[in-house]
Amino acid sequence: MKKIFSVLMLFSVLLTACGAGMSAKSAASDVPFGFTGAGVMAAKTGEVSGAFVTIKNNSGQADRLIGAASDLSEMTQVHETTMENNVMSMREVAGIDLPAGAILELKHGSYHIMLMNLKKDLKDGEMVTITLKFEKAGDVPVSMMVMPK
Ligand SMILES: [Cu+2]
Repeated sequence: MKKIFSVLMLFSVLLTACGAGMSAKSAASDVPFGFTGAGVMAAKTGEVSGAFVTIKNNSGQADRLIGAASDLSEMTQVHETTMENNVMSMREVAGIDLPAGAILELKHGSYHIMLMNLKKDLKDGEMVTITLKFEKAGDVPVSMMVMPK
């Protein structure tokens, strides 16, 4: 009886060590980016919507956000909002540098993801996926909740 008990103890120690090793690995290399505050504005079919998220580069190397894609709209672009002579306008950007450890905030009045000509209604509370395209990490899908306008 005593022997069985010690074998079980060893087994559970091994399992714990294994689990800790796996989670440490996924934090370091399998999840190169942290995404927080992800959200898309509610809008109707044919309209325009904006998506916002804060991206932290945890990959340990410099990367670059070079675009976005989604099935939700005819066109999906990374935009920058600018003010010139008191006129607010936006334009597509070729890329945004993300040095190792950097935090990039896509937000109102700044960089954002633009969904043009929506193929479906985006309803408040619904979960959708938008793919962010990185120069080194490639395509990274991000879950976002649709938020009221
Ligand atoms: Cu825009």
